[in-house]
Amino acid sequence: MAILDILHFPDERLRRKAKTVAQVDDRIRQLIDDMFETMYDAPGIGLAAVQVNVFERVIVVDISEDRTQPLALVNPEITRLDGVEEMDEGCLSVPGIFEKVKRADAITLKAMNRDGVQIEMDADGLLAVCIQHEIDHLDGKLFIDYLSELKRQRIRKKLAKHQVSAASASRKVI
Ligand code: K1U
Ligand code: ZN
Repeated sequence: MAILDILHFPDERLRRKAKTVAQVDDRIRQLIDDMFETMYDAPGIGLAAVQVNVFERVIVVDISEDRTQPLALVNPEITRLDGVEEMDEGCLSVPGIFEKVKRADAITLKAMNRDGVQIEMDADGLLAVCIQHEIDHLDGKLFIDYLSELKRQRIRKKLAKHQVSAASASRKVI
């Protein structure tokens, strides 16, 4: 297993669309395992393959407090969206930023699991929000795209400032 590097906004690779996975083989299972390790280490409640520079339709999620309910979804597709919920969202690719986003609060989806078996499931609340957030990543979309241009500009500036101070702190350590 390995902890993978997470791409950070405004990296243009986060805008690439992921390709459908033809078959869940050992390579995809290894990717899933590495993505779980990366998500738990970060820590986060979800991660999409695009965030670790892999452009295939794979997401992992675990919203449980004790981190015991891993859910890996390959080629996830939402088939039902119901209701609207506004929730604070964060993103491992946009560190330190939390903003309210409106999304469906109940969904049905189909996907393949880690064994390549086709599944259908319902999700609501935080799980539904997190799955929608991760599927957006597979389509090159970020939660900040739902915000105003002004808010996005402020976020860009804040992250750039943070990157400059992190780089100068790392130079001091050396
Ligand atoms: O996709 C990602 O970048 C992961 C992201 C998922 C997400 C969070 C909140 C709403 C929708 C989707 C995160 O996990 S950000 C970190 C976070 O929310 C968190 C981290 C540790 C414990 C609890 C939450
Ligand atoms: Zn994200």
